[in-house]
Amino acid sequence: RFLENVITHDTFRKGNCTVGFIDQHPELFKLSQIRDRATKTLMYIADVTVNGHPDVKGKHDGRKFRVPHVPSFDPLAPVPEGSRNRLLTMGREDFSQWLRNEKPVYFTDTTYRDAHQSLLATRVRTKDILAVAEGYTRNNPQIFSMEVWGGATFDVAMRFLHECPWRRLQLMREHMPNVLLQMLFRGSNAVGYSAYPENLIAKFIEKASENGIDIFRIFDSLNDIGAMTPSIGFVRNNTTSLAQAAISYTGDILSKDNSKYTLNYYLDLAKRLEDAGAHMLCIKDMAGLLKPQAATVLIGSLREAVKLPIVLHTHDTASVQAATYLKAIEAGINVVDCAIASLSGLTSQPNLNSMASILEGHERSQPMNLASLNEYSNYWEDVREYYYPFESDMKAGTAQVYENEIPGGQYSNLRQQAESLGLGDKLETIKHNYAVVNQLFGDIVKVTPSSKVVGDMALFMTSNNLTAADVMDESRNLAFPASVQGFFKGEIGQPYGGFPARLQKIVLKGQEPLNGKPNAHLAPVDFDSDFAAFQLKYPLAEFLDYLSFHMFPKVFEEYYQHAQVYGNVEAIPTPAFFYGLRLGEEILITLSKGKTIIVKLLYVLPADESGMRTVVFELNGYTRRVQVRDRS
Ligand code: BTN
Ligand code: 3PY
Ligand code: ZN
Repeated sequence: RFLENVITHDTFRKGNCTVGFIDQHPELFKLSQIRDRATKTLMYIADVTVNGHPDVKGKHDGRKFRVPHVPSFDPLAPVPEGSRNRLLTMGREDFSQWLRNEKPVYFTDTTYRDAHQSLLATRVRTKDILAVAEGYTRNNPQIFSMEVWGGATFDVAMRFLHECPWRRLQLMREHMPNVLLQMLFRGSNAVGYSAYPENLIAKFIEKASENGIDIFRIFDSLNDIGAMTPSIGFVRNNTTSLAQAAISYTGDILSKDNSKYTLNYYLDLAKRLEDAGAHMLCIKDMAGLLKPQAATVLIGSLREAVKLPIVLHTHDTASVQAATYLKAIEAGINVVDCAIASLSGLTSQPNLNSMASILEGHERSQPMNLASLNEYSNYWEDVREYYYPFESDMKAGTAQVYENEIPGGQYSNLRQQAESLGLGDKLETIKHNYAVVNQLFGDIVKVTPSSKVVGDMALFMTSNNLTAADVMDESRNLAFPASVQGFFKGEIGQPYGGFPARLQKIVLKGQEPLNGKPNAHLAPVDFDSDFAAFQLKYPLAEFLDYLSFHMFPKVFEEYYQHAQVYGNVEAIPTPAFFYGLRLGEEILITLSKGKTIIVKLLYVLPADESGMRTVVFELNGYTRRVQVRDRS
């Protein structure tokens, strides 16, 4: 979707210009486009080489990377039929009933979304996914669905990777036509952290479906059904995709101390979601708290309570969730979420390769191509190295998660957050305070964005050395974090059982809370006039960009500026993207189909008196110099 300039335009190059070419194509003469893509790419690499990448600054130890082996496939062979072909043939209702009654258990593969969100701070780039996506789904068409989008990936793609999330989706769809593609959708919060107007939610769902999403996994961070039903309705009525309603699991249904999140609580939610029109039901165990015996009870009872196919999602933070899956399989679960071996385990999902292996011979076994899964795991093991600065240093599973109930995705982030606040050696206190905050807040469901509120409060208490009693002491007049104030105002919804009244009064300091739906007071977007205004400000952007802008206005602005200066950086290989080039290093970059450039770093000259450095490259055999400011 990057526009060309006059010099690269086909008509111009072939000399076919007739009178009127300039009038018909004013866009080709915009100055920012005259600096061609190759130069922009060199600017990017020069900048990272001289100044480092802000995201990994100070963390690169100069290590070299192995060249990942991409497993082979025959691109000319017909694409093997998979779950998507079945959905298209059967239609949604029949498909849903077919799955419900299937004997073998199916797998949703989370590698391209939750696995790297939970292990590598969501940093995996489109390029590394696309290198294997087509081969993977051709070699493994038994996969039920690929979770590829939503959650934090939308935000991080733009904010840190300078990628267009929509283009990522379109490309993944193109590469994986046979398997269902799935996204995680935060109900009224869409792919953001707070509520959006209803018609924006509807438009987002419609466009996500058009661009490739087959399954919307819809949840609300407080299990508020009112925040989920509109999205379920939009999927049902405005798309041909499947609405998978997800209940976030917290606490422990078998614990004697638990009177809030009981079996009946979950069964009641499930029935209401079925009534709301969901095609599938998911138990979303975001912290990995569902123990094996509880899975037997919960999944067995859900099978009786509803007629929908049921999916189980978990995180292996405690390292024992394969046992939970086995019990769930024996209780009749239809689909379990797993990640490719080398991106599985700990705060990620259980291991797909091992799970498929241990089921061999089981009456509900799904025949899988284990040799192929292992080859792809080897690919990801090598690619994972590129992202080493984003690894959490968690080394083993922990049973502490049953106490603090921190979701997998947040667990791995907490250390980075703590370090950036100078609380690096207080991680244990932060985790303890997380549980304290949960009790102060009335024992709430903790998943994005409610988990972030609890995390912010735990960091706040830790950095100010506050106890629960201090927090409840009105005379201290504490300046609570913005997210905590928003939570008690009702901006992310109403928690089950209500807000603890006294703390709500202390936090709000006289302000009135909202009652009802968090987006009730948000004015609908006037798409016609508002989009026109957007295009005046961002002339190179289109409607999907406009939706990105609505989700994250400031992030979009920076993404757009970055694209103006550096062009599309998606084609740059990941090591060069994060670490620049070493002297003499040569790489290939395919800018577009058939346009590959060869880039070699020759010299980096010292800064001149104005602080600029000349970086000398060889580009396709010709010497090219670019100037960058030394900010190091
Ligand atoms: C260029 O000079 O290469 C184009 C810079 C602007 C690109 C904008 S950013 C939003 C929109 N999405 C795209 O993929 N391209 C445009
Ligand atoms: C997200 O919302 O990003 C999640 O992964 C919640 O579990
Ligand atoms: Zn998850």
